[in-house]
Amino acid sequence: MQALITVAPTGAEVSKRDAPALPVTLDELVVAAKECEALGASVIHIHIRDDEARPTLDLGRLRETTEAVRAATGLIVQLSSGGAVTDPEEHRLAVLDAGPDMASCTMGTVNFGDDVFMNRWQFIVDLHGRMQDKGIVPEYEIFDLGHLAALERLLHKYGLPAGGHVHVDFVMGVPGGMPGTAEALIACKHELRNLPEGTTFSATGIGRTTIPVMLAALATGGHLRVGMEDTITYARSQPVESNAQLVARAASVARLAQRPPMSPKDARSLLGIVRG
Ligand code: KMH
Ligand code: ZN
Repeated sequence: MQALITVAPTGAEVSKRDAPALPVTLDELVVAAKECEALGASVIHIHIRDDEARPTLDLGRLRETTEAVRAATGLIVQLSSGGAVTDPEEHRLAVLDAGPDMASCTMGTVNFGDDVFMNRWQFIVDLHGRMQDKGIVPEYEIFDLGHLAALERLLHKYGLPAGGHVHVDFVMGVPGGMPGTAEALIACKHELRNLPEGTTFSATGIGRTTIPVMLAALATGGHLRVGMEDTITYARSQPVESNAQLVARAASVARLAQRPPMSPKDARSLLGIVRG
């Protein structure tokens, strides 16, 4: 089975000062997207920044970004509906109006370092329903084991997502969420038995948990997410040079595991992407 590689190049938390290679302008993002596609990424999880490199959910910029990445690459465009911990719910819902192929949908509230990443049940229900109406495929973000129980409840009460396929992403090693360990990943994978047949998963480990989570995901039939949203250290005392460096490593480890990177076309079919 091939490995789907998602790149999360920017995020909302890392600053350009701490990581000068972080893509924060549209031009930088498009360059990163093209490089990462050439190396084996098939999905891009996008957060954008304003002119001062601060996180923003400005709808005009999100539309422009979606169009620019589509024009320059064949990547599946997944916009973050999580934004930054300070973003209000109505702005997070409005992300869907930028017309992405996919959007993230976090399945519960979680402590997030010194902050709280708030995801009320009714907000999740609204996000899921709007994505169904608009034909946008969700990636359900799982920061803790209980989020999988919430997803089971959501699908049971409100039905399958657009496209009919369920794909989740285990975001591991966030201070306040589940640990980034092989044991935690296997516990999550075990809970997928309660979700629809054929549910797929990716995993990403924050910071130093990147490599153990990558290895555990490949060994258990999962897919990969990597990028500077999740880690800015390539190895001890070695800053990440670019998102391409992280995708190249993921693709090479995936090949070693006999799980070569999946093309965007095959990823579209796997994920049930409804658009073009
Ligand atoms: N930036 C985090 C608060 C998502 O993109 O949906 C939320 C996050 C998840 O990154
Ligand atoms: Zn994100």
